[in-house]
Amino acid sequence: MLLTYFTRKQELPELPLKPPGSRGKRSSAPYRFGIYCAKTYLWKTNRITTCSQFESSRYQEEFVTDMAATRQKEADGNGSASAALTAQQIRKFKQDGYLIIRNMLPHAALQPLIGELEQKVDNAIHEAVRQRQLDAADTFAAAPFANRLALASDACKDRRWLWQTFFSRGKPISAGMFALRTTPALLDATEALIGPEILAHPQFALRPKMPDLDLLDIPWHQDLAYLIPAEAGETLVVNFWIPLVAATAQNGCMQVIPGSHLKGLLEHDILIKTKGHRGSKGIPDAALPTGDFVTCEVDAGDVLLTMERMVHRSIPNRSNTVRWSVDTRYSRIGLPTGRSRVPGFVARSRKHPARIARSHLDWIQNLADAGLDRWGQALPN
Ligand SMILES: O=C(O)CCC(=O)C(=O)O
Repeated sequence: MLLTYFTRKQELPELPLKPPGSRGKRSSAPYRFGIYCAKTYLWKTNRITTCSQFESSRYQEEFVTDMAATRQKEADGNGSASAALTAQQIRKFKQDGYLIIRNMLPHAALQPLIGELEQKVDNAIHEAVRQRQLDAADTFAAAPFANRLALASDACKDRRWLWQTFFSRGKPISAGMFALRTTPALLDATEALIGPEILAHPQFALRPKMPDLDLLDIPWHQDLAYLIPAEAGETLVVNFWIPLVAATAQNGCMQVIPGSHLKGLLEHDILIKTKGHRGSKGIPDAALPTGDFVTCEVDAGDVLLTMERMVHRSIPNRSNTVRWSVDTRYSRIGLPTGRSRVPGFVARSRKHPARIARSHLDWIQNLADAGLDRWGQALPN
């Protein structure tokens, strides 16, 4: 087990060519252990076949250089510190600006959040009955997650009431949301793109996309237009769009324009405003990059990965189910997020492990320290 641990290249310890102050003295146990790790690594990577070959300084030097190069690559964000994404996937992501990864998330990654949402839907429906929006016979208690909110909404006097009252604020901070946003599979893939110092970016959303509720259709846009581009224009922000139920062309999945992330920040002068909604910014047709779009149908467990300049939209939900999804973004710690007033949380850090958020409570505390409540609104003085 130890052998496996230490033969993973990025986890090998720093190895000085000679232990400090070792001349003429017996070398220390950690140093001897470091040598052992180095030998094992070089043997595993077929650079030595016998221990005596290691004694030549060339191999020792090569090992140290290799380690330094790996660390530099990680620091530059070019290195794949994990095998979460293949080199081909990384190339495709950089070239097209998006990537669909099938079966990336285990059920266990989604279930805590889905469980919370099922409970919230149940509570909301009982409140609708209490407030005489809904007949007590129409609670659809046995309906599946994707259907229940839609069925109950249709049975309400005002079909928008449930959504408007309980689900229109799109940034719930909860244990389930924290668990999903810190799922190792997501962080490993992020690490492969931006290195191991990972901030869970302040821009994230839970989206219960209701049938035929047009204000939930998001026009063609680039995420950067929703940030402060002058601040965050140089920051690579990776967005995982995560369906909690199957997302299809019928229930309003995402569409992307491959390669559009290379066009720079486009004008966003459409503002689709509906009563009670702040409005969605969009790119006018005339300014859209040419090229075909791709309709990204994805199942629960799959993810759609995009970057901050990727032109994408979500199409209308013409089904009779709710298209539940989460979009969660990550950027490198220390780089501007474009939402400087709202903090995120440290999701992974090798340099500062003590700063990693341990639960959603740490995330809420970060907001409180910035004078914000858990919805990102200013706290009263
Ligand atoms: O989920 C949607 O409907 C829109 C999501 C979106 O535009 C995004 O993640 O940037």
